[in-house]
Amino acid sequence: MHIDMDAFFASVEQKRHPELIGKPVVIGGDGDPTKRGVVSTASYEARKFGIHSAMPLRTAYKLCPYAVFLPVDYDEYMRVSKIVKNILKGISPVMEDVGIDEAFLDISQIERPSEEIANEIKKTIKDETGLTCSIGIAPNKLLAKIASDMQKPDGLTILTEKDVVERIWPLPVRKLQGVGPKTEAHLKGIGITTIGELASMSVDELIEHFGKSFGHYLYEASRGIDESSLITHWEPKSTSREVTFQKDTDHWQFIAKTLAGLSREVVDDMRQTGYMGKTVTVKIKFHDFRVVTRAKTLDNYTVSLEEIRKAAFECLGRIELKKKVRLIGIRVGNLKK
Ligand code: TTP
Ligand code: MG
Repeated sequence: MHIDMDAFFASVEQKRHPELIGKPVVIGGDGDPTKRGVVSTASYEARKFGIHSAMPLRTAYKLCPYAVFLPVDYDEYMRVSKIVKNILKGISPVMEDVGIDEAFLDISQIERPSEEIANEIKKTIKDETGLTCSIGIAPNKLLAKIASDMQKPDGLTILTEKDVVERIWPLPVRKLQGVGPKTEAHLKGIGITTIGELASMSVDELIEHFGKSFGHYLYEASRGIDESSLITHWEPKSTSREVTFQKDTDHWQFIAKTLAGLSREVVDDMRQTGYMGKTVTVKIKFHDFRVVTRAKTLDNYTVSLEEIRKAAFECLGRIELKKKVRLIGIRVGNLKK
């Protein structure tokens, strides 16, 4: 089963501000659509105007100036997310936490009709949070995720292997997990736009275009085959923070101060989750969107703010700041519990 909350951030806001129900609501940045920032999500009412995730807030404002623009309140969304995840874990302990508003749940060991389990989950989530979700049920993760997206919002879609030809093959290739804009463009270049067309390619052709591992994956995925199991626990490989400046800047002190602040935030993250790291990377995006990164690997694992900040500044010192800076970020990788 794959469970995905409907218009998550926007729905949480509409729940706690009932006067926003039925209105176009856009969540993103600090909620000021005249400033820089992107849309995190939009309510279904706002989506009718063409507003969608990752779109610049200013564009969203042009499309619908009357929409209500709100800042991202991550703490509140995390709080609601935890309630949802706890409900799911109460149904089956085998849960893969995928993101703030989605999860996979293995219900193969529960001796009840899956539709009944899904309806119980929907009702409990509604009772405890006031929100709706969409659920997909299928023999594997790949199909369950596609299914949950088929009848949003408040949907329940059950797919079996027999449905692949009729219901999966007509869909665009982008609906397959792992197919992003680059693969989509590549496929379009060779005349492939639907999953069915993808399934008409031989495994050798796919490997020729996409390499052995991804080629193989696409061959199986286009046929609805997926043997992957749920990842119920995973270790982070790195932790990072970045920020886009309100205005491009070449003010060195301001850039340095921002980096020091970001260093403190990643170190706080690492302390909270109990990790030490060894490799510090600093990323700068210039006003022309050119990105430069510099990394330093330390001799020892550390979670010392002083050491991490020092490494970050060493990296910064190795970047030539001749142009104005749009964004700065820090990542600590090579993590160990
Ligand atoms: P999604 O599940 O992709 O979107 P959604 O829940 O808003 O809408 P849908 O009904 O189509 O599922 O993402 C969950 C949340 O993650 C979303 O509410 C906001 C956040 N998010 C971003 O911050 N940036 C993004 O680009 C996307 C896609 C999501
Ligand atoms: Mg969602």
